[in-house]
Amino acid sequence: MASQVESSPQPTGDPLALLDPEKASRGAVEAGLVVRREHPLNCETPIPDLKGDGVTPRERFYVRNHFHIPLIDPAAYRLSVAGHVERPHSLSLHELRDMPSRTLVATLECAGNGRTLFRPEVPGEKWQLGAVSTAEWTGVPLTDVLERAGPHSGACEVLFRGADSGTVEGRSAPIRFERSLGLDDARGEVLLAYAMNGAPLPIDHGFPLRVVVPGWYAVASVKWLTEIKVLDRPFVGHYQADRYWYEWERAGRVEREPVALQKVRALITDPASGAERARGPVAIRGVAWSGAAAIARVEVWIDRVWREARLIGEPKRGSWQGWELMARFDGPGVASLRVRATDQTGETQPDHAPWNRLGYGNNSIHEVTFRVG
Ligand SMILES: Nc1nc2c(c(=O)[nH]1)N[C@H]1C(S)=C(S)[C@@H](COP(=O)(O)O)O[C@H]1N2
Ligand SMILES: [Mo]
Repeated sequence: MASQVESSPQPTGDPLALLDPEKASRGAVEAGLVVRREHPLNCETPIPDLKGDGVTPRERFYVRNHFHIPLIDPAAYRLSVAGHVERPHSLSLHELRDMPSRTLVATLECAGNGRTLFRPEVPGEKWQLGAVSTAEWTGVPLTDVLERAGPHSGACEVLFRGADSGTVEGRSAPIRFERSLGLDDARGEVLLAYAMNGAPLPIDHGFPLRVVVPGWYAVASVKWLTEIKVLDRPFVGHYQADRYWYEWERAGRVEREPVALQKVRALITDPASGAERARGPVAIRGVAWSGAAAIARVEVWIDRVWREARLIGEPKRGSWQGWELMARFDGPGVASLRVRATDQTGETQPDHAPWNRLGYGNNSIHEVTFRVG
């Protein structure tokens, strides 16, 4: 019915209710997540659960929410696709599932991961190093949905609007969680995902539909997606314009750059910081990733030398990779390890990532000390 296709669809997907916050945080604690904040729920994955040889189980996947978690009725749900397009329309969950699907493995990392390690301290969620996880996502390529809508010439960005809302500093009225991508980036490998690790998306990870932008800091991966709007001018909403910018002071001047790709980074997951190991051979393991390219090399600093670790599995952009190194420790005493990843563009990690006002992108070299008995 042409008339239906041509009329601009009403915003849909208003949440029926909010997930009971007490219940949500109890569930997270029971699942073994490290709760940093209960309302809204924000929790980290324990470092030993970051495993490079597979996906993170859904109940151990870190959770980052700016507002309370909306409950959406899947039967009433529609994704509206509108704005600067030839054919505004909306899609039910059924219609989305009937479209050709894609499955990919992608690592999501919060731009604030490692924020608490900046000195001096910066405001924001108190993340240590567990605001990163990896899942297998299944859904519809965003390009197919954009293609159906037909962006007008002059379109420059694609806006994603979540069903969650609340009030934020500096804006008088409540806002939705919204983020945009440039049209070229939106035409990349972006997924509208309805499944995570082979099961429907969990409520706290965006049920029934979320964006997944591989390689980008996860703020781009909007959860509880209800609207896609093609724009003919840059979006200036709160989470686009007021937050998620690096702000460095250099030579007395403030330099700004928007948060985009995940910076190259490696973490040591085993031994855990403070663990004990018998003297002799010790397996050192961890994960490494970079938004720009696959990992080329991981090196571990032991006894004042960088030694190259073995990468596990095929290198690929967008998802982390496991690595491993066997080393001897003839203690007793305290051993300290550092790890440094380099990606295929040649980017590597700094000893200390540059301090920035809102504490993003802290990819400083990870150091772990453990006891050798
Ligand atoms: N609708 C909505 N989408 C969102 C957010 C949010 O608060 N609301 N947080 C973003 C941020 S900052 C991160 S790091 C990721 C976290 O995804 P996860 O909770 O599935 O780990 O979701 C992103 N998408
Ligand atoms: Mo985030």
